[in-house]
Amino acid sequence: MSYLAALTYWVIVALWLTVLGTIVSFYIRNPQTFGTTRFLLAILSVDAVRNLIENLYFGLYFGSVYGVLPANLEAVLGVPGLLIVPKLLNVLASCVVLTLLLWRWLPLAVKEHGEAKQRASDLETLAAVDFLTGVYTRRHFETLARIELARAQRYIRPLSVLMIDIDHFKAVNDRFGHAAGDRVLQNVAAMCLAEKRDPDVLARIGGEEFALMLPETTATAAVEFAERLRHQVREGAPTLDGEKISVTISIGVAGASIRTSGIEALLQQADQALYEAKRSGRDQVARARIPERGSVPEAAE
Ligand code: GH3
Ligand code: MG
Ligand code: MG
Repeated sequence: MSYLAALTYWVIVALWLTVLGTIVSFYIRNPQTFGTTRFLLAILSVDAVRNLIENLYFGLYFGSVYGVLPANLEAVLGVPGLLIVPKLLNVLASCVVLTLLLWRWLPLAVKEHGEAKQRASDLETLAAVDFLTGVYTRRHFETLARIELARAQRYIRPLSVLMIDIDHFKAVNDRFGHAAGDRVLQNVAAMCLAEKRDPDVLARIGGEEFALMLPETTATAAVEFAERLRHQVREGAPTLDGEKISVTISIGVAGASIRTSGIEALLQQADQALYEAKRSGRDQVARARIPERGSVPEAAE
């Protein structure tokens, strides 16, 4: 029994040595240990060292008390003044550990959490916003449009979609260069943003193709809006080195109905109308030809 009691401390010493050894080897193998983890490991190391010293002390002391180790050790380590040292060390180390945890690690962890959240939100924005024009991406547009279509169908409200394509854009690139082409794209996006109402959603869904969703707008009103936009773009062509870059757009318009099977179907209708506008000579607005049965009456606007 006495052997077992003396042995207990050495088992604890071995355990803490393992902990310390693991931490040290972790540090050596991963010198670039990240953020708060590094700090937490340092705190754990302080505590491991404290445990090692304390248990080593009592391992020697009780080993000698139970006759496992030389008896003179008991005489040295058993002095009441010395016996209290490991306990004082215990308290001191706990204070250091607690202070480090509360004053350094906790604020660091909170800060890191905030930064990680910001990074995640930045990534989300990156996926939702087109870097060149600042308008939404196709993916985000479809998400928003899906919700809006469901709402329009649920409450039998009008909803229209415009598919906008810049005419002969390749020629703009070829003649003025890619950078000028980019400027034209930004210019068209800016004009769409300026013309649209707040709840309307604009996205760049292809190279030189934009989609605009108009909630609470019948196809007839959407065609009127599209005509206005078309004129605006033609009049507001940007200039490069004093020369006006002629820009026109073709627009396909489609109105949703309660039978519209999904946002993809609505976009496809608008796309077909756009194709018609292109076929009719470009710089045109065309409306999707066959309004489906069950479409929202114009009077509903
Ligand atoms: P259409 O009137 O039939 O629409 O003819 P288009 O020339 O506008 O259409 P086409 O599909 O032939 O060419 C589109 C061009 O858009 C080709 C591509 O190089 C260009 N493009 C796509 N993305 C970008 C971009 O981010 N910046 C620039 N500058 N050009 C782009
Ligand atoms: Mg085009
Ligand atoms: Mg195109």
